[in-house]
Amino acid sequence: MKDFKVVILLFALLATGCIEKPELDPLEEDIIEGDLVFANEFNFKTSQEIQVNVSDFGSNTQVKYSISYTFQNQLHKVLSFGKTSSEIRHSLVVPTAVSELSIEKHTADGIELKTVPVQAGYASVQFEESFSGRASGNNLTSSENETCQDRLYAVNGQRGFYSIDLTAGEYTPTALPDLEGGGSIANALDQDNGLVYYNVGTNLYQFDVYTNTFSIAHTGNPFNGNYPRLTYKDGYFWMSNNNKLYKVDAATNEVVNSYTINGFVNNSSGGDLAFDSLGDLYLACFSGLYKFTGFEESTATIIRISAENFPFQLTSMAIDRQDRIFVGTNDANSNLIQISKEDGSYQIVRTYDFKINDLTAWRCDVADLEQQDSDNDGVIDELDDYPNDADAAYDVYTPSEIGMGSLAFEDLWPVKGDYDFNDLVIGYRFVNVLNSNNLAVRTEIDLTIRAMGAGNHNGFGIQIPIDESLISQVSGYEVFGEAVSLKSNGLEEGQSVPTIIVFNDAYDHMRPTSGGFANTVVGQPLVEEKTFRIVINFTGPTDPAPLVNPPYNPFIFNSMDRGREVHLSGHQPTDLADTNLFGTEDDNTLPGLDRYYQSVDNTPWAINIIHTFRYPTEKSRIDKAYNYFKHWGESNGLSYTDWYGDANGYRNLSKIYQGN
Ligand SMILES: [Ca+2]
Ligand SMILES: [Ca+2]
Ligand SMILES: [Ca+2]
Ligand SMILES: [Ca+2]
Repeated sequence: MKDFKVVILLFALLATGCIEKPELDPLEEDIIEGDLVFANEFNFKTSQEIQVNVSDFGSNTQVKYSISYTFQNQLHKVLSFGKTSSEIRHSLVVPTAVSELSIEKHTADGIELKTVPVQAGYASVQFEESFSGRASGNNLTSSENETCQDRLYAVNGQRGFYSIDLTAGEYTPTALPDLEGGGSIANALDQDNGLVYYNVGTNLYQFDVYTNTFSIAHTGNPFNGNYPRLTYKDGYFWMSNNNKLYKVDAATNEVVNSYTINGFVNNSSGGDLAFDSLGDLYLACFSGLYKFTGFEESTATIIRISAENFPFQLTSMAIDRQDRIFVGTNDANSNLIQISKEDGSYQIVRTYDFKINDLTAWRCDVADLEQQDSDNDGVIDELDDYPNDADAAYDVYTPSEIGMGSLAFEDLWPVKGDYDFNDLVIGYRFVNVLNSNNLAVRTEIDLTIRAMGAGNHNGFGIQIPIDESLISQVSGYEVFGEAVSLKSNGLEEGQSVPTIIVFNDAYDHMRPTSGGFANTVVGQPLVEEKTFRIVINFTGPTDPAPLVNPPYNPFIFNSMDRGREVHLSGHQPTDLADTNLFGTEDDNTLPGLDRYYQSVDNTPWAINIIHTFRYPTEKSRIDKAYNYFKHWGESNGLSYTDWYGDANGYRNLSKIYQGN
């Protein structure tokens, strides 16, 4: 209510101080009854739970399925799980706006991808026995080592030379000897002979991966200038720069054919070439990902696969044994990015502390991989997300491997407040780790305090919807003072539902440098975000079904008054909440009707967005910052399901905090 007076005062100042009406809107007023009215049954959910049914009557049991969705032009990987029977059900949570899933069947032979529609909370997919993995005709030889590791070779203009492990999902680099002769922006691999080629000026060098020795393969560049794009296949180098492509005999270094490339959408600079397992040639450059569709006498035609230019400059590309496309970016600290061959959607999988100017992929022989199970948990290394941990095999992410969800709170409950939904903003990613039997062994929760746009001191907790006897230990919380009491297992005392208090005062972790707010007022210095990793260890492998719908029951509470809790609309208070506050001020909680933390107008005090949320600036109402929030709510969530996205006309940028 204090804020309201400030608003009136400012408004009066603006009105008297300006002759004309100001261009910018004045600060919003608090919402009052009747401002925003939503139907009682509307729950403000931005996500949906989907049950996926996988049928696979093939005889191969070394199978991993993984499920992804594409949203806002980004590929989001959600989960993977093993083939424990011919028909498997697994549930996951995705944005309401998502209407199809990509389901991949991974075997040692490769990946089969199917895209299936989501209908009424279900998605079904059937895999046929006939799939035989990667196309034949690839002359892959096994390495001389017994255990082969799929890897990328990276080079840069500073003579850096690296091998990047593709097997464990960590993309760990190993430094190799500095490039002899100088730095290079182009490399290629002749795997049959174990030779990594790279170009320095007019010389083409080779590195023998078995003897770790360098030598010069050819001394005369067959055409003038550098060739930033280089790849090798079946005795030929393919070299390219801008709209020129050359096929060069690797033995004689003579140009066999040259082509003019037609089909660049705009920029044709930078980039790289790579063949996939089917023999199709791809080209990455500053204007996106392309595929060659035809070769004539002296011209080659490409079509762009990515929907648009990427927000980074691609300088390197490699396609691995599983036909995954990896690219590196033109930065001092290059990003390694995986790009979908289907639609160009992408995810950053690793950022290095070195530059990558070119990449090429070493593709192991399938026969070398099929038997390796380093931790003996029954899942071969190739398919094991944790190849050296027998208790863990797969990950289930919410919202996704790369995505962060958002919880945004109003903290004046039971008073409605100013509705800027930034009084506390928490980013989250939940990871349920499964073992080889698809049972949960632990839950890891990455949390970030992104903003604290409030004078109140607030704590944050989460109730976990399983029996406490299944939890052995919780770690990662940072609770100071005596406002809350915790048991030795890390859970809060006096709760019938396991309750984790992550922190009991956001001010302990995120101190505003000026004013009372952190990261909500434009022009004030950014306050570093505080991150937590909560780990919930289970007493033994447990059914993951109750855990499929994070963030479960998150809430804030007043640091000085533990009983004053604020939960998501329709979510129950904990045992420590002060129920005397229900029904006071603007609150219309009616426990008998299972109605909690809703006003008479059914406005909530907290929202969960299964995506990064660009929250409103201080005292800007959410319905003024997001032009379709109201339409979404009034349609009971049927229209503008992606109201929080950045589609044209969705956002009123002057009212949205963009500093972090
Ligand atoms: Ca294993
Ligand atoms: Ca394992
Ligand atoms: Ca507020
Ligand atoms: Ca605020």
